Amino acid sequence: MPIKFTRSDFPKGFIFGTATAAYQIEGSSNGNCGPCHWDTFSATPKNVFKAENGFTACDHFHRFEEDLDLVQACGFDAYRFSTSWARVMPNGKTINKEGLEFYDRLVDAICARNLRPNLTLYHWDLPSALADIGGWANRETAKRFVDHTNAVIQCVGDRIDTVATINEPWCVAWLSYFLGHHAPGLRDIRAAARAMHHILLAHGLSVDAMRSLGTSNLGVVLNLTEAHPASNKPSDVNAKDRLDGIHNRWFLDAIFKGVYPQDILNKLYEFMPKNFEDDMSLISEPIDWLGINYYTRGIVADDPGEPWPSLKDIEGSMDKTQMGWEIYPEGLKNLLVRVSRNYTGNLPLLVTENGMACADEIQNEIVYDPSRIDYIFSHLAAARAAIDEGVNLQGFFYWSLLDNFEWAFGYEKRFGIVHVDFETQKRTPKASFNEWALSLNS
Ligand code: IFM
Repeated sequence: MPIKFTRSDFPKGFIFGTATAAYQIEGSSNGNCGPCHWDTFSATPKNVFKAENGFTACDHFHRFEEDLDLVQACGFDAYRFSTSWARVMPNGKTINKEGLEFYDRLVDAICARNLRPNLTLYHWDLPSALADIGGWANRETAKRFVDHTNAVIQCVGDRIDTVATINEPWCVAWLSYFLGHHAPGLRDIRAAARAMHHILLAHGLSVDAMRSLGTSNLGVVLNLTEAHPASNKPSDVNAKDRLDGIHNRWFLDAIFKGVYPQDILNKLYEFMPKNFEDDMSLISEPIDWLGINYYTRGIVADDPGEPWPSLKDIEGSMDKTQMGWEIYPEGLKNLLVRVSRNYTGNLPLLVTENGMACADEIQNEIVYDPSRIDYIFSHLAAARAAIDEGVNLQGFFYWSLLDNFEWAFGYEKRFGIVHVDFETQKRTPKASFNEWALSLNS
């Protein structure tokens, strides 16, 4: 059993928060939200578990006050949420007044509870109109992201604590355009290479736009993994480097060094957009903080029978979450130390997501989730160990407040510290919620 951590074990001012994302909780059928590429992806057979979608989700659109009461009651300092591009601009162009008014009310409600609003501008709800022009494979989408940025920031920017441009660019690009697991479900190396660049361009353009509006505390959220080779064989060690290059270095090198890692670029070069080099200074404009989402490590073997990147995922030997992800807290510490030493120096880091899916069930009005509690404390210990090694880690956000729409896995995988009955929308705080409350209030 991991040691329990409390607020006082962390430096003064350390921010504890919990995170959510628009499409996963709001209910996209509410408030004149436009269609997004996740609606079509879910409507296509076999893409999403039980063909579920985000139309109703947790109905947070109507229940946000109740949900924020829970965040406050738990003792968190901050609330991380995202704005849906399809809600703000249903056709990718024209502003939906009702959409912006919702975020205006939401941010007021966050502030009214003395919570710090941590905004993410893009957590994957791309308007269908932009999916129709090729989505992130098209440079135009990156340019249009500036319109979304401006609309949101002009509405709520005066009350926001921190802004992230993009959540998990690897998922937006590689997972969605190369591996085909997320919308739009493509498996196309040319589209993927373009998306890998355009999503970073969108980040740079958005930072630039926000600086012109005078907004401060700007960052981006990367989902990083600690890459491990399946064996000591040189071929597996090289495979590990390829995983690391695509998953981690592509984004870290671009944002903090203004270049793409040569080993990966060599393979993607022929598919990259023309003159991509000209965008690198914009992509690497200094930011004010970096968010890291961490869930598990990645173990790979070389798979010579497959085309580049010729990777085969190998199952690790540690316990797994409901997602089948290996529980490996040490990876969080190692990543934080590596990122801080090799890329960010003293720039503030935040763990913007960390959490565990469990097959939770309500019994006598109680959800008992001891493995999630262990997961939380072991990752808090890893975060604390990174601070001890000199990492300027300033906050930790649990993913997620509520059970929600877990993308291709539908509603089956439950990450929340609050159980949601998707039939009745009843919220029931789990044992892990109570444990967080104890830690944060002592
Ligand atoms: O639910 C997702 C979230 O949208 C992005 N980061 C990972 C979470 C768990 O899979």
